Amino acid sequence: MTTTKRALITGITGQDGSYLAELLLSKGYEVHGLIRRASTFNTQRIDHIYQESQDPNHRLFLHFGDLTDGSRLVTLLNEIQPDEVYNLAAQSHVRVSFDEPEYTADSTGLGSIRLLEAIRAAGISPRFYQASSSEMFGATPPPQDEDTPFYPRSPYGVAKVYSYWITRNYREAYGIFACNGILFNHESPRRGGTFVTRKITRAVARIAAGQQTELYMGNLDAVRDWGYAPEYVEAMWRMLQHDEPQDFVIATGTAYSVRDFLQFSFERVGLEWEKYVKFDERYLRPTEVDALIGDPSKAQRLLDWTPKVHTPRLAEIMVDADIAALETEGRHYVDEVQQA
Ligand code: NDP
Ligand code: GDR
Repeated sequence: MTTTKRALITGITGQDGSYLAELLLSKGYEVHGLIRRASTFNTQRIDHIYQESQDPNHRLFLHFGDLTDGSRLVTLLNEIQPDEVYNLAAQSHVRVSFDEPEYTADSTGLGSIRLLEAIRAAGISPRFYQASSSEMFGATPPPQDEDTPFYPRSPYGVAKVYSYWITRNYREAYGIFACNGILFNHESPRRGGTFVTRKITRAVARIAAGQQTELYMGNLDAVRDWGYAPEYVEAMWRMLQHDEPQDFVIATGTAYSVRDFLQFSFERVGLEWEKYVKFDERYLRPTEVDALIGDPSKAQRLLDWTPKVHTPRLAEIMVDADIAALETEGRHYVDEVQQA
C-alpha cells in the first residue's frame, strides 16, 4: 500500500514556495503551507493551484502562522505531522536587511530554531530543508563550494549563517535528517519586483510599451550566478530524498554582471540599455557582495542535478513573461473600463 507523503512549506507564498508546492503536488504529496495574515491578498503566486476545501481531491492546505510565533509552530507541527518540512520563509531582501536588521535576525535567523524546536516539541522526525544562501559566502572570493568559508556582508547574510549552523547542529545533536541547500541567486517570472533581475525585466516591458522612460539602478558591477527557480526547487526535493542528510551548493557555475543582465534584457526588445538606465545611490548597500559564482559539482555527482537554463536565456524568459503580463493587465483595464 502506498501512503501519501505530507509536506509543510514555510514561505509558500514566495517565489520558491509556489514552485515547490507545484512540484510536490505533481508528485502526489499532500502540501501544507504557512501563510501570514495580511490586510491585502498575498497568495497571488499560489492562487492557480488552490482548491476549495469542498473539492474531495484537494491536497493543498493553507494555515495562518509566522516564523516569529514559536507556539503556533508547535501547534501546527503537532496537527500536520509532516514527513518533510521545507523552511523557505524569510525576510529575504539583502538591502532591506540593513533597514530592518533586528526583524531580519528574528525571522531569517531565529525562525529556523523555532521551527526545529517545534519539530522536537511535537515529537516527530520529518526530513528538514533549510533555505541557506550564497550570501553567506559574502566577501570570500569565488568559486564557492560547500567547503568555502563564510564571510557574510549584510544582516541578512549573518542571519542565514546562524540558520545554517543551527541546522547542522540539530542534525549532529539530535540525528534530525536536516539539510542546507546553499542556493545561489535564482529567478523567474515570479521573482519579487524589487530584486534586480525582475526590476530590470518589468522596466524593459514597460519601456518597450512606452509606459516608462527611465530606470534607476545601483551597482552595475556586481557579479552573480543567476539560475532558474523551477530547476532549483527540484534540487531542494532531491536533497530530502538522498540517503544521507548533507549540505549542497546549487548554482549554474556561470558569472554575469548586473550590466550583462541589463544588456540581455534590453536586447530582447531591440533597445540599448545605456539610453534608459540612470544611477541612484539609494540602491547601493553599506557593504556589497562583489561576486558570487557557485561550484555545483557535489549536487551534480550525488543528486544528479544539472541546471539547463543559464542567464542569457533566463533574461529572455523573464522579459517575455513581463511583456505578456503587461498585455493582460492592459486588457483587464480595457475590460473594466468597458464594463464601467
Ligand atoms: P521570497 O521573498 O519570494 O519569499 C519569502 C517568503 O517568506 C514569503 O512567502 C513570505 O511571506 C514569507 N515570510 C517572510 N517573513 C515571514 C515570517 N516572519 N513568517 C512566515 N513567513 C514569512 O523569497 P524566495 O522565494 O526568493 O526565497 C525563498 C527562501 O530561499 C528565502 O528564505 C530566501 O532567503 C532563500 N534564498 C533565496 C534565493 C533566491 O535567489 N531566490 C537564494 C538563496 C536563498 P509573504 O508572502 O507574506 O511576504
Ligand atoms: P541579492 O539580490 O542581494 O544577490 O540577494 P538582488 O537582486 O537584490 O541584488 C543583486 C545585485 O544587484 C545589485 N543591484 C541592485 N539590486 C537591487 N535589488 N536593486 C537595484 O536597483 C540594484 N542595482 C544594482 C545589488 O547591489 C546586488 O549586488 C538575492 C536574494 O534573493 C537573497 O534572498 C538570496 O539569498 C541571494 O539572492 C542569493
